[in-house]
Amino acid sequence: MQGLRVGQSIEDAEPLAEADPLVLAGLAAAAVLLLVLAGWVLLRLRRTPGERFLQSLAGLEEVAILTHPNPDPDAMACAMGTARIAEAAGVDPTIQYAGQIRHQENRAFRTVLEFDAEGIDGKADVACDDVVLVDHNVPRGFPGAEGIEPVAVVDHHPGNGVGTSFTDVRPERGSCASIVTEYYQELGAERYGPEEDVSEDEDLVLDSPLATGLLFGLQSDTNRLTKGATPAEFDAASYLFPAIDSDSLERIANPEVTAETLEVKARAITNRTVDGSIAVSHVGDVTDADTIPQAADELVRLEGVNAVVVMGRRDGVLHLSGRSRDDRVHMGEALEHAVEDVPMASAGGHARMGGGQLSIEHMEGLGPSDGMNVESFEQRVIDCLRGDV
Ligand SMILES: [Mn+2]
Repeated sequence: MQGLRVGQSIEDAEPLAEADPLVLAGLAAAAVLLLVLAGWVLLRLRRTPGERFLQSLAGLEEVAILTHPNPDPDAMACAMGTARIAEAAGVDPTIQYAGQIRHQENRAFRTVLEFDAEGIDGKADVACDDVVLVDHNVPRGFPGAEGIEPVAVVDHHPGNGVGTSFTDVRPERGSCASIVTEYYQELGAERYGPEEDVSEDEDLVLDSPLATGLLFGLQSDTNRLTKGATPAEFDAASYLFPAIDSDSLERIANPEVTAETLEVKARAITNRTVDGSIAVSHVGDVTDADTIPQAADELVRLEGVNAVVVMGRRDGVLHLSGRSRDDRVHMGEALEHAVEDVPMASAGGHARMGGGQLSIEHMEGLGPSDGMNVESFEQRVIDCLRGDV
């Protein structure tokens, strides 16, 4: 059977041999072209995300690297890592952020690792047209953000944001820093320990401040590798390890705390109203609103308590911060529900973490609502957490 088929095909091929040699040459050329094209496609597919990221930046003159508003260590570390990849691609980077760097760990990160970034108030402040987003995938947090079309997006949050030439969004990851760390591995970066002199000739360098920042970023997004971490975070940590400066790491992880932070935590404990496994606490006036979520983090650790909301006043605004360890309490939805009748109020968040802000004047009756005092609002928050309303 086999032999017969071969014989037949030779016979069938004979008329071809008599065909115009020009046509044959054309066919051969087309075949070669197709092969080259297929090879190119394969090669392109085989390029690592890190290589594609660098390629997507190459050719740009400058780039604005935006973190999400109020950047955390993961966002700051990714911005640092991205800036250096941009430089390796011959691009001039500027790191920018909306909001503030307030939390003591974030401030310590900025100081100890010399995180160099500019604050922005609106779209006009963005350094240039070409924007890279790190640790978020849709521009937000400043007026005009919706008008920005990023060239590249590197993130681990769910969402539909894309970059015009590069998108790497991996919601399964516990941190964005593990993604950026992989780029360094893929691009064959040279690692330097804290005591080593960095050579000027390397294309891409992973030095000690960057490695320390990336490690702290992935630790802080995964609650020190105890929550939401994937094998990629452990792999990244092990790759970063030789370049880590443990003194810097310790200074960032255990920064000095302001007296107010401790006082607000103390007031949150003292003023708490406990209802079953729910605690609500009003800490009064604060000068730093960032102390409120820290007090909530502390209060939720109290034995027997699974869901907490801490509130405090600053400049006529009541700030709310909630934490839940109870699967029955969706904190973001409960807070949203609690403020729904207050004009101009905003609240929301995830199942385990939420926050909100409301104008005290509006809560007390300014605008179309009936108004309520702080005590009845506290009770309303408790009712919403219990699912009674
Ligand atoms: Mn993150």
